Amino acid sequence: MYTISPTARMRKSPFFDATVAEGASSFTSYNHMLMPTGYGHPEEEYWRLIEAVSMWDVAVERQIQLQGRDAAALAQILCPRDLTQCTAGDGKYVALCNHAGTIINDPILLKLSDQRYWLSIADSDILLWARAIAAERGLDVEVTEPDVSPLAVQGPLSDDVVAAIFGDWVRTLKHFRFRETTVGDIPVALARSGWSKQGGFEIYLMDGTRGTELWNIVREAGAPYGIGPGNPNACERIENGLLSWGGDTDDETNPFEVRMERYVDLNVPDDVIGIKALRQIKAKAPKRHQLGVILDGERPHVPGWDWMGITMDGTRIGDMTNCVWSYRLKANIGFALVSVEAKPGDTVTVNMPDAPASGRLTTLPFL
Ligand code: THG
Repeated sequence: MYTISPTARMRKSPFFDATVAEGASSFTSYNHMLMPTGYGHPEEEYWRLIEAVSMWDVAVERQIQLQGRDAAALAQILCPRDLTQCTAGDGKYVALCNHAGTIINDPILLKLSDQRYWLSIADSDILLWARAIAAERGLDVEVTEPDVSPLAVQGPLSDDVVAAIFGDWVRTLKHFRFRETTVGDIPVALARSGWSKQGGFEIYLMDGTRGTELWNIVREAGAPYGIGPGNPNACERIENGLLSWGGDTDDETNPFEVRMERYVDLNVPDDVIGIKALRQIKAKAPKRHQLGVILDGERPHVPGWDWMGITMDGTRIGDMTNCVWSYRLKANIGFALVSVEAKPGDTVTVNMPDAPASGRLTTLPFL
């Protein structure tokens, strides 16, 4: 159908060759890289994640490293979440905001030491942002992109697979905690994290020349458990209410609108970017909130590119920001970013690419 034109502008993942060898049949663009989005058997790939274990290339979640005397100060300035209790080996889900309180990225922050942090970023150019802020604030910190690429192992059997590689200590690793270690002599950091609610780990490869080697080690260790290739799974993440920044957010979305309130601490210092705007937004009545929509009808819709307008009694109330056929709910489902007047249980009409569809609003997560 299409081919991808090679260019040095679009960096290859260290796992690219391995994923092509596995039969990757579709890719998306993310952080100026390519990410595999499927291997030709979407339903099989979904059930493997739900029932066994899946592995996928998330090198596109690029790392931004903050290193130096003021690394902790810069991390806090960028994140409107209180980081004072964050210790080395902790990961934290954070909402980076701009000065207006709009979310500009939703990374996982990893603290390696008092003077070294990584931001494991979603799809926007935080390297530029963090460097500019550090310079403008006169901070003693180097902002770089290290050679670090996450590989996800997700699913109910992922503990067994990862324990077979690293040892049984991984079974007691707490959610979002990580440890620097090795696989043979391949340097990695192992974290209990990942963009699914099936449980699992992310292996942060710290030598980009060894992607195929690491992929094959995980593939072999996982073989007895039925491992196979997958991708950040749209169906599973929508069923479980995980946010996709840039997909489910627009240029005005603040954390309160998309269920990220628990990652915002309004009492962080005034020099934290966006905190003053966030306090004001919180003090006023919110305008939008994020709910689920379950569409009527028993056939999968063809996924579209754009948000789909939602109306209630003829009045536009917001948008459906994604839509997927849920294999477990046997319905088309998605997120709704809608006026706070709209409530769970309300009947709505969604302007789908093919034809208007009726549906019902519901709370998130679906499952
Ligand atoms: N892996 C890595 N980095 C990433 C992502 C990833 N950076 C960008 C993006 N994905 C981050 N997005 C999320 C969103 C949700 C979660 C993790 C990453 C998540 N949320 C849990 C929840 O919502 O239930 C729990 C969060 C909590 O309570 O602290 O896990 O995929 N490396």
